[in-house]
Amino acid sequence: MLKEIRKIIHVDMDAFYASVEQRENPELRGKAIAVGGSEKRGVVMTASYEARKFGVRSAMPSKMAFERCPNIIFVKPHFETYGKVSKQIREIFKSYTNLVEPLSLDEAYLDVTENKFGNPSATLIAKEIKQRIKDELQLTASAGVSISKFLAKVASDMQKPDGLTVIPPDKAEAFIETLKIEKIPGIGKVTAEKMNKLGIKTGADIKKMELNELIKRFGKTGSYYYHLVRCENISPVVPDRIRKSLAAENTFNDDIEDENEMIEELEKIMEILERRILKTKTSGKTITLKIKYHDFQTTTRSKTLKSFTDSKNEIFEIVKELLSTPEKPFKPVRLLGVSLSNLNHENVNLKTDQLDLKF
Ligand code: TTP
Ligand code: MG
Repeated sequence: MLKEIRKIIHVDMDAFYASVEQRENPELRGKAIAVGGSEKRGVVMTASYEARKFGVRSAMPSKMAFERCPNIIFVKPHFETYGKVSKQIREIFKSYTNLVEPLSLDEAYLDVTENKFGNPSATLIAKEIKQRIKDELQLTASAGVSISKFLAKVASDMQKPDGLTVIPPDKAEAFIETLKIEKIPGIGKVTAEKMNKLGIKTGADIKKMELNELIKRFGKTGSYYYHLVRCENISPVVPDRIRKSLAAENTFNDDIEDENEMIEELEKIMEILERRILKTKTSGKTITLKIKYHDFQTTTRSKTLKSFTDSKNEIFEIVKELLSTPEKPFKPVRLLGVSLSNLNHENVNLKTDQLDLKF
């Protein structure tokens, strides 16, 4: 049973990178565009809704996107602009409540149970937020309104683009019963297949199963599913997570094979990381290098020092060492990232610009 009903909104920008590009360049408006990649190589980061009609999707090889939609225009990403817009939408969210939990640049949860306007209707707030994003930023977002983060997120996806979907408290359980398990955040392809084999297709099918049975089949997450379908897993919207690491990373327009080029890119990434280290007055002991290959295989390599460091040079030396140990990258690389963890929290003003660090 629910102890207390919260009013949660999930907002997610529509075709985020692509919409920003169309806003910035009127010639791209109304056209099928993809951000990232080219006719020959690379991967699509996202596609405009015009391109999605042809079956173009995020993470698709751009060659395939070009085959499906020969008129598609490939646009290079402008991450700084996306970061700027992201900050602007967060400012809009924060004008309603401090309980804003960003999930990525373009989406966030808001708990508006109590809000700065004393507005009792989460639905009206969601409408207003969408309108402000349109008026102030010339972009569209989709919103979901419900009693939990999970339901609000599922709802925001239901009528994209420019959608507003409300799942009111008295409809929540019935809604989950009809929900296809593939739509449940956290259930990926593998789990979905496993569930389908067991005849579990919807929320109602999960509900029929005993807790023990679910735990036996799916481990700890079995218990999560059990409570989820009963609306019992209401996790709070957490605005100020205690940061465990500082990170910076970059996805390249074209995959990189040359080691020197990788080092050059890592140096740029180090500059961003350094800015973040200085801004938060943080130091840390563990340095991690993340490598994502063109086929999305991802590895991380770490080294932990005996004492805290905030020195860019020291970190960069270790990063270069990690790049070649235990082996040099052996296939084209699409993303490199560096993070500093095991932080010295005593020095950190945890309230300072937390959200910024997620970028
Ligand atoms: P999403 O919100 O997943 O996608 P979207 O905003 O482009 O489209 P919509 O929400 O309307 O379905 O991701 C937000 C941005 O993150 C997206 O614009 C580009 C980036 N992104 C990638 O770079 N690679 C990916 O694989 C995905 C899914 C997103
Ligand atoms: Mg989006």
